[in-house]
Amino acid sequence: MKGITIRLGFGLLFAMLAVNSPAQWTGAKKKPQTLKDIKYGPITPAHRTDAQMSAFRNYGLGQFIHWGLYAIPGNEWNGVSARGGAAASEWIRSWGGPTAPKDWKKTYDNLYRQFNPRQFDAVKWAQQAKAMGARYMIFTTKHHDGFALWPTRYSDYNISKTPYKKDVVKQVVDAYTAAGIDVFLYFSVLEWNNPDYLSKAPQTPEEHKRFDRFLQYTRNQLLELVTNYPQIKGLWFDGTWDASWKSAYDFTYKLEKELREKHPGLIIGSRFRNDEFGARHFDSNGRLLGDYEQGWERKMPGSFDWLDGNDWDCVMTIPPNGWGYMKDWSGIYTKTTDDLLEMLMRCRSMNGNFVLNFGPDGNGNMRPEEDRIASEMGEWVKQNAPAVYESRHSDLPASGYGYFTEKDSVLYLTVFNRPVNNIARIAIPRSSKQVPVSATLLQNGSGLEVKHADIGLDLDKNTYYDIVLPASFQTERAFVIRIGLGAPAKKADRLMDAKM
Ligand code: FHN
Repeated sequence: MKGITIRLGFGLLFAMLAVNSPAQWTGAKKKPQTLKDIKYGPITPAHRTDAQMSAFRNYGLGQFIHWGLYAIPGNEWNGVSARGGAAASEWIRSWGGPTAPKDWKKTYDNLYRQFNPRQFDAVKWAQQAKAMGARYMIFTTKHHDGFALWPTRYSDYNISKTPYKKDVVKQVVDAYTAAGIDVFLYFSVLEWNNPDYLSKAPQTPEEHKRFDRFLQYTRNQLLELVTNYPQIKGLWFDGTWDASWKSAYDFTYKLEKELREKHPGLIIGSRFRNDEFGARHFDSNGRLLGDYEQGWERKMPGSFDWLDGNDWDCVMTIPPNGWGYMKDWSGIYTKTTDDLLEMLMRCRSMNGNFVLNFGPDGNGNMRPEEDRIASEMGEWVKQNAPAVYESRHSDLPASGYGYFTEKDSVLYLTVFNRPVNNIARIAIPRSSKQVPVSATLLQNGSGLEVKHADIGLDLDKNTYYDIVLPASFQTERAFVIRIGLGAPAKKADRLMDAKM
């Protein structure tokens, strides 16, 4: 085997190792049966307890913004749609097949000459995010096309070369920070049109030279970002799945350390780097690489156990896929405010942040549908804030009515499925020292009757508390019941069990 591996060369050996390692982003976590010696494992402690990570845990709701040159075509060109020809609207540069315009990549790479978003107003965006209830935002400084929205010194393909000229990243960071919203910078490592980038692991000396240049360029840009925008709270990495980047584990390990030293408290998710065996998100021993699990892109955990206690965020589009501006939303399902509120509370019930994506157009305007959703979500979140922020996962048995969150002896039940008999029955483990003792509707403060219901099912580990909803209470959306927990009033009388 040794002889064979020598002949195969390091690149292929690396690829074989990568294939054999558990490339597990999401889903229930499998713990490895045997532990490996790992040199390039986690850098920060699991479950950081500093102020920045505590704030992260309480963000609850965030805004993602995908903005770049792809906003100009908006997933079509000269009236021809790229649907079916490109993976998503922000991937339009990769448009191929029969519908792709002639010399499309060349056209795309020259779009920067017309990027002049006259209506762009970062303060307006930040006000919208604030009204939606976002406590953090993630902004695309550079997507896979390599175009930088800040005047980077390390590439000419940047905002300063457009008719617009001004630093977009600075405006976003300043406006959101002033609005009290923490900013994370999205950064795609992979670049489609950078001649130094390659997707496979470098093998020849020439490829090593090229890719080393690319790594230095990436390092320079990242150091530039943390230096130029010191207010940021985190970096949100993308485009880190290629074998080239995975082979650079020594470089990425050192770079993560360097970034953290330069910017104490910086939050970095699990997409940045991998260990020496090619394991991403989690190292080969199952330990989280980074401060939170960052694999939940348009996905959600099936149960709280899958998370293994890790912090996480879920980033979500309004259309099924497509993060950048897409002129035409017809013929596809776009999520409703109710869909999104359900996702928000599903995340919160499992301690995750829900980050909703917006794709402004080439002029800098949010689309009207996004404006409406942001304001509807904001109205709901404002009324029900204690259930959304600060509160955490509850260990109570899951409720079919909706989702529980909990804080300091107060339980919040966000009801999406209202019971037809208007009685919300809460299952409480018989062993529990805290049971529902009071209930109110969060949105109007009105008190609700709470009754103990012992349904007497043998072998049932739970007992039940009924919360009675007035039939006269009608509402258009999900609502939250605030449930005060306390000691049971008295031990419930128990009838003798039958002998069998
Ligand atoms: O390929 C990208 C995609 O365009 C978008 O930016 C999303 C956002 O999480 N990330 C990618 C793939 O994971």
